[in-house]
Amino acid sequence: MRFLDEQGALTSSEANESCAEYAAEVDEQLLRRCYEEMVLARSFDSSAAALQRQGELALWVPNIGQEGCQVGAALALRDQDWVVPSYRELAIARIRGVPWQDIIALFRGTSHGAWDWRATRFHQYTLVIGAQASHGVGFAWGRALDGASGHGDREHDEAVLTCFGDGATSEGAVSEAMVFAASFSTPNVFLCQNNGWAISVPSSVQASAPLAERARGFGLAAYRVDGNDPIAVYAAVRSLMDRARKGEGPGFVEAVTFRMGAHTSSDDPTKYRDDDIVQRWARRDPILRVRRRLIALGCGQEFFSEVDDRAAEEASQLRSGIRALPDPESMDMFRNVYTEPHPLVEAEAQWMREYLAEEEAHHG
Ligand SMILES: Cc1ncc(C[n+]2csc(CCOP(=O)(O)OP(=O)(O)O)c2C)c(N)n1
Repeated sequence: MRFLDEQGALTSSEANESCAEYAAEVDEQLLRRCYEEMVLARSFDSSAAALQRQGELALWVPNIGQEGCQVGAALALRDQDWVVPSYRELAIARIRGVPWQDIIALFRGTSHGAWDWRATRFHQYTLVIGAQASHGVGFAWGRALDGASGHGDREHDEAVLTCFGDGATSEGAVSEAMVFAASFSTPNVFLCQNNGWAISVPSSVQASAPLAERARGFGLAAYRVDGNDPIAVYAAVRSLMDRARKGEGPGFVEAVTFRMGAHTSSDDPTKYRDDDIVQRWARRDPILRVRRRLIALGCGQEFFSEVDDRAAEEASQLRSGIRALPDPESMDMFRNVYTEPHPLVEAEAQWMREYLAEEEAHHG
């Protein structure tokens, strides 16, 4: 399904009626917001990648190329909705209000990854591939049992968006999560960003048929959309979230996109893929196509310059702010391991206390 083609022209290929209605909600104002969020996320991403190379971050997970999927999906959420992410959802995290300091501290290794998931309704990143699919279903089911959804109230009922990649669909947890969600009609929508690669393994090895078809086999309502068309992602996610929140069953969106960068800063994609394919996908860039659409709608240079200025301002704040982020206390690593005190953790903490005291005595 696609609403915005590569030239930024409107189309409605393979769109169903319900999605077309949701797509029509994306007026010029929302499209401007979409453009701005994509540009800001890309700018943040490239600054963070550079800071990783300068030794300021232990690792970075590039997001470039996937802004269309992520911004389309995040703008489709209602305030009361929840997100259970993988580790590549930078643009969604930003839109849900996760502070940049919290995202950066995670990759700087100075926090245990804690942002306020209750306030942002954006759960912690999960690095164990596919595990968050089960977490998302358990969480949604629990909330539904607590009475937070299923009343048919679009403005208040909650639904949960769980994100993973094409590679994750080969994990048992993802299949199990879909079976459970379909059997118990939990208020879940799964967003699979099919970005072509699971590190060096192409998505053709994960699935010989479209992943959306696999989801249909589990009993989910599923759409396969152009992931570089934020309007298509918005329409698919918003319609399935509304359906799920009413108690009509879970949904699945396969957003077909491309990971333009490396898997992480530890990866070198030139070892396993040709530059031709990267160049082909560059022509389908989500930012470029929304920009073309906005120009066709009469949006002037002033708006684009303002967005660029804001991106430059944020990037400069990131560069100057990063070194001011506090280092953690050594003893922090023993906190938040278990809810209740645990004798093994306590013994290790005691060892550390003695070690630090000895160091202090020797070196002052
Ligand atoms: C259970 C598990 N197995 C393997 C890994 C190593 N690993 C990290 S990322 C990754 C590929 C994931 O690809 P995909 O799900 O397509 O997501 P993407 O990184 O492309 O967004 C693998 C195998 C892991 N983190 N967890």
